[in-house]
Amino acid sequence: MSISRRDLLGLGAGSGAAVLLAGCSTDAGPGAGPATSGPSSAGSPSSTASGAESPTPSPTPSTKPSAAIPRLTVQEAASGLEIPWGLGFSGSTAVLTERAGRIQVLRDGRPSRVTADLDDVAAAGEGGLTGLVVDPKDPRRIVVAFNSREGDVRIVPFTLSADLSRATRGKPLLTGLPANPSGRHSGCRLRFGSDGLLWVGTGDTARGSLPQDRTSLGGKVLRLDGRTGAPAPDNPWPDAQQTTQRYVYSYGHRNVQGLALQPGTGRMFSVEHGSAVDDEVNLLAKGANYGWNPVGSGDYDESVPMTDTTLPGAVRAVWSSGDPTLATSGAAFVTGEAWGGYAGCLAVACLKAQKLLMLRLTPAGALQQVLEVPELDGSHGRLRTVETDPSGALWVTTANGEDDTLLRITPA
Ligand SMILES: [Ca+2]
Repeated sequence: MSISRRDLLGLGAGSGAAVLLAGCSTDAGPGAGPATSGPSSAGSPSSTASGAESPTPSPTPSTKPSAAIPRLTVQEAASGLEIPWGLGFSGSTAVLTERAGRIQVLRDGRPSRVTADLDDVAAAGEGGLTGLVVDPKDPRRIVVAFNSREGDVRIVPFTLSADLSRATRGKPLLTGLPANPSGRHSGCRLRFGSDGLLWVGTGDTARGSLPQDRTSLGGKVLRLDGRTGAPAPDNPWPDAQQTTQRYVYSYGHRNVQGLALQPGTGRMFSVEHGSAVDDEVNLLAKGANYGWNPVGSGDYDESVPMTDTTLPGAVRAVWSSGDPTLATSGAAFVTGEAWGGYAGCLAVACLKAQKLLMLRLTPAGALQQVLEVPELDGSHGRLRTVETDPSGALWVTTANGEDDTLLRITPA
C-alpha cells in the first residue's frame, strides 16, 4: 500500500545534511544518518547540543524502523473558515482562532462561534488573533495571542463555558510585545512545553534592531508561567535589569510561526519564515542566538543571512529551505505506530509552497531526511497550522483567505 515518494527536497546550505533515500522510518538509532550541523552548543550559553530540558537524547517515540510510508486519508473536518490560525483540542473538540478575531469550536462537523470579548483585536496584514493553546491541565482554559488596538501583541487567557459556547476573558499574561501597525512579522505561536511552561514564538515586526536586542520581546522565543505570566525562573537571564529580558529564552529569530514539542524528549523546535531564502527549523536551546540580524542599509536589511555565523555562538538551523523559500509556518510531531514511516517525523506546513513536509530527525535532534506528503501537495492551497489531536490524528488548517478548511488526516 505504500505510495511512491515525491522528490526529496534539496537541503539548504544551512542544514549541512545529506539526504537519505530510504523511508522516513529509516533506522534512527544513535549514530544513524549523516553528520549534521544542528544547533550544537558551540559558543552558546546553553550547555547541551540536545536543546531544551533534555540533556540526554532519547530515541524518538513511535519510531518503527523499516515501516512503510502509509497512504493518508484527508478529511475536510470543517469549511467556510477565514484564515484559521491557532488550533487546539479541549478534550476531543477542536478549538481554533480566526485571524480576524474569532474563536470557534467544531461541533457536529460545523464551526460554531464562541462568544468572547475580542473587541480590541487589531487585524491587519499578518497580524490579528493568532496563536491558541489549550491548557494541558485544564481543557476549558485556553490562551490566545493577538495584535491589540493598544499597539502591542498580547497573551491573554480565556475560560470556556462547559458547553463551549462562551469564553470569559482573564487578565493578560503578558502585554507589550512589539507590533508593526501593518501587522508584518507579528509571530505569534504558543505552545506548552513538557516543563509545563508556556512558550511564545514572536516576530521581529520588521525592525532591524529587535532580534539581537535581548531586552526586546520581538524576534524571540519567550518562556513564561502559563498561569501567572511570570517569567520562567530558569530562563537564561532571570535577574536582568530590564524585566522584558527575563522572559527571553532564545533570540535572533525572524518570525516564529511554528513551535513544536517533541514527545518524549521535551525538545522544542521553532519554525521561521526566511527572507528571500532559508526558511528555518531550529532546535531551541536556552539563551542561544539564532543569528538573524537584519541591520545594515535602512531600518530593516533583509539581504543579510538568516543565520549570521559571524555572530558569536550563532546556532545554525536544523533544516533550512535554501532558495526559494516555502514560507513554513506551523509544525507538530507525528506520533503513533499507525503512521508507519511518518511516525516520529516533524510535520511542517508551508504557505507559499502549499505542501506538508515531514522531517525525520535523529535522536540527537539533527536532520536525517525530508519527505513531502503527496496527499497534501498543492491540493488544498496554503497550509498554516499543524496539530495532533488526542487520538493521534493530524489536523492542518488552510490559509487561502476565504472558505478555508480544517483538514483531519489519518493513515488510511
Ligand atoms: Ca537563523
